[in-house]
Amino acid sequence: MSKIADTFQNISSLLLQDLINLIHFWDYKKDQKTSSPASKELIETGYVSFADFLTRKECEDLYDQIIAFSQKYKETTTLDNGTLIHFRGNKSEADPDKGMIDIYNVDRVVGLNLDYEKIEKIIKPTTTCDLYTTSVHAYINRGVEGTRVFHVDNFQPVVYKAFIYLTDVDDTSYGPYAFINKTHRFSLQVYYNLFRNLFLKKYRSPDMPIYKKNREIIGTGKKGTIIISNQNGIHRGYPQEKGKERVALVVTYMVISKLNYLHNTAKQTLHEALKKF
Ligand SMILES: O=C(O)CCC(=O)C(=O)O
Repeated sequence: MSKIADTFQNISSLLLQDLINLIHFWDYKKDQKTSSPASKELIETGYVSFADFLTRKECEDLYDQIIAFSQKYKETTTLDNGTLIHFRGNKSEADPDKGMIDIYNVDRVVGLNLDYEKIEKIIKPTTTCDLYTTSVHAYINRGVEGTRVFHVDNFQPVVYKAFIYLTDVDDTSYGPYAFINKTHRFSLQVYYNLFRNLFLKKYRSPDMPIYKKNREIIGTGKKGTIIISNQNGIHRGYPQEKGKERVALVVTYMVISKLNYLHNTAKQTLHEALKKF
């Protein structure tokens, strides 16, 4: 698709999602009892994190299993059970995230005993729309210096990701997740980048190189820390320094309003993502 068509589709998608966001603006106020401080922070900021979602021992066991599994593969491979071991950025030197291993459907090969209910208790009260868990990934970053620039994952529907660190991410050299506060809805920064990228060859439509630096939240944390983030907001994984490692589990959720089905492209995405329900 041409960049103009892509931009047009993204802007129309974003306008519709912002309309849906407006309609659902006060959702989290409806049931004050279930709107915990974490849910409120998530809806207002687009980001929330806390330590000790997993114990250090749980993290170390999972880390060992995931690394041992990943070491069986040297190139991108899809298994019969649907697990995909994706060696990112191997198509060309210019591709971002070169060196990162993304294991999609990692829960089919590693025994995960996550407290999904605890995550959903934070996300659910932010909306009255339907919430679906779509996939569980493991991200293995070892000295990935060329991570993707700030970007948004999509324009609609709302997607949340829960990042659970299995290794200590003490400072920026370890490649923490980073998020720009309050860019997950009604954000002029997102509209501005979308429009500006149209004229700049080096950026893809959803890249967001212009953002307010003073609104940046850098998600450092010890192993066991969870970060829940609205992926319609501007975010990235920081570039790592050589020799630094970060392993994280990533659980993906979709929040869907009936209005999302009005948009043709979103409709196709939703049908694909929801096939298993
Ligand atoms: O690796 C990270 O911290 C963020 C990756 C990212 O941008 C994403 O999963 O959408």
